[in-house]
Amino acid sequence: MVGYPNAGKSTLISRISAARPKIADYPFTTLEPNLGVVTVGEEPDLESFVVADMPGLIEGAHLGSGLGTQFLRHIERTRLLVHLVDVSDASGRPDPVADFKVINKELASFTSKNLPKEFDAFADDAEEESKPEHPLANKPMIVVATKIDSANPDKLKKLAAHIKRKKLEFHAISAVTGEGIEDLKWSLAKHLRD
Ligand SMILES: Nc1nc2c(ncn2[C@@H]2O[C@H](COP(=O)(O)OP(=O)(O)OP(=O)(O)O)[C@@H](O)[C@H]2O)c(=O)[nH]1
Ligand SMILES: [Mg+2]
Repeated sequence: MVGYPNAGKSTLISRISAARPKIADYPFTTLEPNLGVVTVGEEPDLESFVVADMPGLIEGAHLGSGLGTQFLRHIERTRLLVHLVDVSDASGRPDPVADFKVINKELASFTSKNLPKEFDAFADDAEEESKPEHPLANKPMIVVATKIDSANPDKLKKLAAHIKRKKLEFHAISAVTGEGIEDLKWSLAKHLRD
């Protein structure tokens, strides 16, 4: 799960898994990725997968702004990006489509080459060899509008239309009312199955 600080990533992981990360009304609450196991369905058809709640990204993150690139490798290892976009006015930013684009640009700019030299020691040789140029730019992504209990309707509409044009899957959720969360869980399971 990626997105701006305060988008609701930690809140979502706490709703769909047993993970209980710190949640707060200020940016950069999450300093390190939190992992949670999500299960859907029942035996014998029970499926489970791991979700990772990432620290928030901001413009310039790939150059070291905000919390920078220290958690890049965790994002690289995932199979699916879930991009959370706040459509309430709590974000303090006027345009959720602009937010979406800023984060995508950061993801596309993230390559291991941006990592400081000392990270080389952690690199696994085999992994290095098979690494594509822009490991994050081509990862499948689904988009989740958050805080729809207090959505700004114009923001929600604008984001939904943009994501539709981009032919990406779109969800809208509220961690307060629970709306959309069960659907999203099943959808994540389906993506990972496929
Ligand atoms: N109204 C409303 N508030 C929400 C919702 N989800 C999260 N919040 C609030 O938004 C704030 C930020 O939530 P977090 O889950 O900590 O956000 P985050 O994306 O993990 O933030 P960072 O760790 O800083 O990247 C908290 O005050 C939450 O209570 C929601 O669905 N509705
Ligand atoms: Mg968080």
